[in-house]
Amino acid sequence: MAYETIIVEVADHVALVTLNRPDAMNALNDQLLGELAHALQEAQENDKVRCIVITGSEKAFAAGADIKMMSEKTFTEVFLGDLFADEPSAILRIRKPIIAAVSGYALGGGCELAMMCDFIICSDTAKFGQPEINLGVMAGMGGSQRLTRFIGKSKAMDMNLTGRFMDAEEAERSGLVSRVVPAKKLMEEAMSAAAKIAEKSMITTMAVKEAVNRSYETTLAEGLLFERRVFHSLFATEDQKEGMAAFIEKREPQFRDK
Ligand code: CO8
Repeated sequence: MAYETIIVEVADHVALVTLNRPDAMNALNDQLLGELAHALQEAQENDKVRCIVITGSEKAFAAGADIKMMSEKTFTEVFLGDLFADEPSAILRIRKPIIAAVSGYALGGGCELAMMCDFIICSDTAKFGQPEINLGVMAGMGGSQRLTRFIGKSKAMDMNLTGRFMDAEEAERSGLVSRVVPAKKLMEEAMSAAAKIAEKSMITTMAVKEAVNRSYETTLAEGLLFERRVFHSLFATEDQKEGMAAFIEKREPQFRDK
């Protein structure tokens, strides 16, 4: 499929997806969201891809859902059409690890998209926010739910009620992002994290992703049981034997996803 609103590059086992609507600060319209879902599914099915990075431009990861696309919609249209119901499931279905590399604005749906990735690395210029309240609406794809779990109630309320932006330093302090780097180093850092992940056994990376995400969906006792059972099941893999043997023999492991 030829894409018009994203750019997809696959190299060294990493699929890099760049959101590309420069005239609209990468605002998320139907076409972009459709192309993104398609590209992620392709990456999931491509045996060469072992990790995915989603990024935007230096100015904007994404400034939210496309306001021009939504402004004239009626309640009946968005309710009966269940606006923004399918896009999250398309992203959340991806089992390979996804890193969000955020520079500039990650607002509204842009912040929510970044939060749907497995972790966020951002540049020191990043600004996160849920400013939907300024438009007479509210977050619709995780800004009142995921953000609250990630940074706590007080800060999530503050962001959603005032619509203020959070800078990179506060985002790291609050646990929204895992690393902050100078803007010029963002892609190097994100691609090197992806390359590190790509070296591991994909059975293990997928298991880790599932287990960590499970912690948001279940009780601690159930989550710990799920974790332990998955841990046990990894002893059925050749990669577990290889990983432990390599440690004992003081060499690098050669994982084969078996
Ligand atoms: N939608 C459509 N167009 C946008 C958007 C957007 N979200 N953001 C920016 N643009 C466009 C502007 O209209 C402008 O276009 P034009 O040149 O044709 O007028 C161009 O991008 C450049 O923007 P600005 O001139 O405003 O640039 P500034 O540097 O002055 O400001 C900001 C940058 C601060 C990012 C500013 O553009 C802004 O505040 N944007 C809107 C942010 C926002 O309110 N986001 C929330 C949107 S609602 C939402 O996300 C709901 C989520 C629900 C689920 C989402 C599922 C995907």
